[in-house]
Amino acid sequence: MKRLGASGPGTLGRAAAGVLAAAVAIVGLAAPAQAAEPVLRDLAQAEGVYYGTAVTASKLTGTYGSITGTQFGSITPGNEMKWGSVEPSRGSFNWSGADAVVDFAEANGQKVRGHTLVWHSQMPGWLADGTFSDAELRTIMTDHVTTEVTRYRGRIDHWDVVNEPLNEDGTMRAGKFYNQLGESYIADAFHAARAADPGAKLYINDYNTDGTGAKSDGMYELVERLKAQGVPIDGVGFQGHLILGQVPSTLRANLQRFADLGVDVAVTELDIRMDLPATDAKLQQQKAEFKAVTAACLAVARCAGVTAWGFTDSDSWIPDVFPGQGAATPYDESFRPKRAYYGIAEALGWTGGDDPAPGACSAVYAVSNQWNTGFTANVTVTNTGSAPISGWKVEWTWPSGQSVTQAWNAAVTQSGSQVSAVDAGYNGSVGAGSAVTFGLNGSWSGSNTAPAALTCTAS
Ligand code: 9MR
Repeated sequence: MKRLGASGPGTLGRAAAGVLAAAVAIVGLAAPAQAAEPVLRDLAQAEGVYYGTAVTASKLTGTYGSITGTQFGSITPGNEMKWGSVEPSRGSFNWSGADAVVDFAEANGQKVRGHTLVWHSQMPGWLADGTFSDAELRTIMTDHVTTEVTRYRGRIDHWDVVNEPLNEDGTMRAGKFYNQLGESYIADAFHAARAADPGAKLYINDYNTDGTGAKSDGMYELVERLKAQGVPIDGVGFQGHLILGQVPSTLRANLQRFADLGVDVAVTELDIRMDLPATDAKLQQQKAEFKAVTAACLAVARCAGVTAWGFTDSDSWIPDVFPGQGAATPYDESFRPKRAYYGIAEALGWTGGDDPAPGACSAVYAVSNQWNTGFTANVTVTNTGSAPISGWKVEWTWPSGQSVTQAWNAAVTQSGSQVSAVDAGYNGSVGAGSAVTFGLNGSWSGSNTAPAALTCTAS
């Protein structure tokens, strides 16, 4: 069992949880030397919270799987439990992705946040586009909740029962269920979920409610109404899709006022995005902000934990939805911990040392061959710092419409005119003063103008 129950912060309390963990740590002194890197799930557990990540089920092998299993105490399927994933056509279910996530969590002793049962988005077409009477729609919704929660009864710690019910001004958001059923759809969903798995903590979850403000006030009043009606709601999720430099200063106070209503709180989808390229100054600020969010949760006794919305920049929704932004998670695209990871660890009490000093690199781009529609270019990456680096990323924009057709010795991706080239793993380590080269073929027409805004970032 992996519930927040007898050993969770709600009942035992933070101080007692810390004492238990300290006792475990003393036993550990006799064991062989510990790895130098902090382990977020252990640090969090010692503080009486979990630290989690959203995952993509199909990626849970290799390095991605081992980091997920060792570093995180809770996992959330990013997409695999959504209605559109589990019931693509009416009455025909596909549980493969959801099962894989729950099985993985069980094998690794992790909690699961079930995400999400009732949401205006990512519904199957038959539901989104179908016409149903009010009574029929209500039954379709409660049957769905019952079916999915029952399937995983006893294996899910927290369910996001209703996701994103509010507009930015705090009023109820229009959507399939609200439009036809009114606000009562929320109560019905929670009652169905409680009946199907009385042991799971039931959450309502939204974004842009992290700090105080109109939307957060709307959530507060909604939770008050639900509690007054006896709706079985246990917690409120604050997604935490944040922007570098704009982390709400009222986060802790906001979490606390909800806790004072008599519900648990959690940060459920944390990422902190920035304009690319990610300079070391931005990554340092991001570290401070991941640390602050974690600290805000720890400062609120009823905060159950924090979940990052993907732990690696290679598995983040941000670049697809916000072109030119990214680097929003605690690990880079090559699964190396970023400064943010150490910020989380420090907030959780880690005193093991400084995060690695940033390296420095430069990149020189040169076209070596060009023909009527194509060209070959080589890029030389030089470690310009005084210490070895373990990875590099070169980014540029092409002013005149060129595009990459093939690349070697780097993982190259292009979005519009923006190109990003990350080391290929085997050539990420570069000694001080040394250089490595990667190459690409591209297509061009008109003119093959040299790259603009060429940057090199070392890690
Ligand atoms: O991370 C999810 C991404 O892979 C999907 O394409 C997207 C579709 O809306 O949903 C993402 O997750 C969302 C989450 O379920 C609810 N809050 C906002 C998240 C980011 O869009």
